[in-house]
Amino acid sequence: MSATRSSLRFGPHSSAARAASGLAVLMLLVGCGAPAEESAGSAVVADDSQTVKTATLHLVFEDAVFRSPLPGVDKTVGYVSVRNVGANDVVLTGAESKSLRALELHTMIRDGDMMRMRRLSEVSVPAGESIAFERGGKHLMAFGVEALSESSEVVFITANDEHLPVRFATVAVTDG
Ligand SMILES: [Cu+2]
Repeated sequence: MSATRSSLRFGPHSSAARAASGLAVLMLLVGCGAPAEESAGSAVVADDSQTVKTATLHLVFEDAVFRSPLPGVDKTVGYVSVRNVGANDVVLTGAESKSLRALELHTMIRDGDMMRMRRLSEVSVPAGESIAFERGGKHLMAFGVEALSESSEVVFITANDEHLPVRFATVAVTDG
């Protein structure tokens, strides 16, 4: 019953709705078969915000999810928001995962009445700002998804060749 309410309440198009529906799925899974205890809730929250700090950068990754691949489809999309809380601009130049054959940074561009995907060679996250890989915009394109599990590690690579590990949950997403 709560699942029905959630899917009605969240529209399909905004990134907030996308993130919220992903979170709702996680919370449903965690809550399944157990009373809604505080410990279950905070586990989800902790997984949802991941700080990566090196000598030169300080990023916070939130709501990192892959969409569960559709049956028979060997690719899927990933979403995450990236907040740069450090003093330096950060340029992401790629990503990889042992659970995937390949990962690319993509964006959506309008082409007449069509939206098409285009690969990006880099995504900048200026100091003090946030960018989002989200539905309808920039996203991660994942190829070769047979080994994708409920929790997969993605390593983002920066222009300074730093490698930033981020856990991604795989969640079911409906098109609504
Ligand atoms: Cu794409």
